[in-house]
Amino acid sequence: MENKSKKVFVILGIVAVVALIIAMAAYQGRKQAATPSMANLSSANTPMPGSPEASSSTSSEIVDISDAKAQIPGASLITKDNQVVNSNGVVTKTDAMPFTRTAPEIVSIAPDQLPEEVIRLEIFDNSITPSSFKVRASSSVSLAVTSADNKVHSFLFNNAIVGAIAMGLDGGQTKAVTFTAPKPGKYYFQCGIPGHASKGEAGVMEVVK
Ligand SMILES: [Cu+2]
Repeated sequence: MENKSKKVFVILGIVAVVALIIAMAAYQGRKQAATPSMANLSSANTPMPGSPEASSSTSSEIVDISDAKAQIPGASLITKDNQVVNSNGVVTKTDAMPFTRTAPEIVSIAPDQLPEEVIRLEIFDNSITPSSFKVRASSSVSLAVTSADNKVHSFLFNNAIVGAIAMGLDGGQTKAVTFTAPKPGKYYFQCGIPGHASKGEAGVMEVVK
């Protein structure tokens, strides 16, 4: 009996991971499909009401970024009002689809370029170290994740509220992101490579008031 239910959990886990990979591929595909349509920009200047262009431009807030600064070189900027914005002035949303224009920028970076205030996580063969960290709700958080064992890993949260914070890591690679911490709660993260989370590549971000 026990073995059977273990098997069911393993199968459910694999199905979840495969679904996630398909979803990520779909987002990537959509992004690539959107890029060549730069040629359509002239006709998109006057979007039809209700068209995707019209709804996306009204749903993303754009602010002045002249006083905004990057905590991580190349990543999203932080304004004086403590908003995390992209270089196009769009206010980022952690619940955006990964790699879309409202998603916080994720950059590949050399660890020695990271400033002190960045929270650093390292993924090893069977752990993510540290396995937990604490941040304040609505604060601007900079997070860097390193593949510390020279193997391919990924990093993602099991919660759509922070679904935009998702990255794939080559062996030895470090990626970093600046984002606005969500409402208080526990947000579990893990490596999305099949079999890795169950070996211990998982942890939790605790958001406090
Ligand atoms: Cu992994």
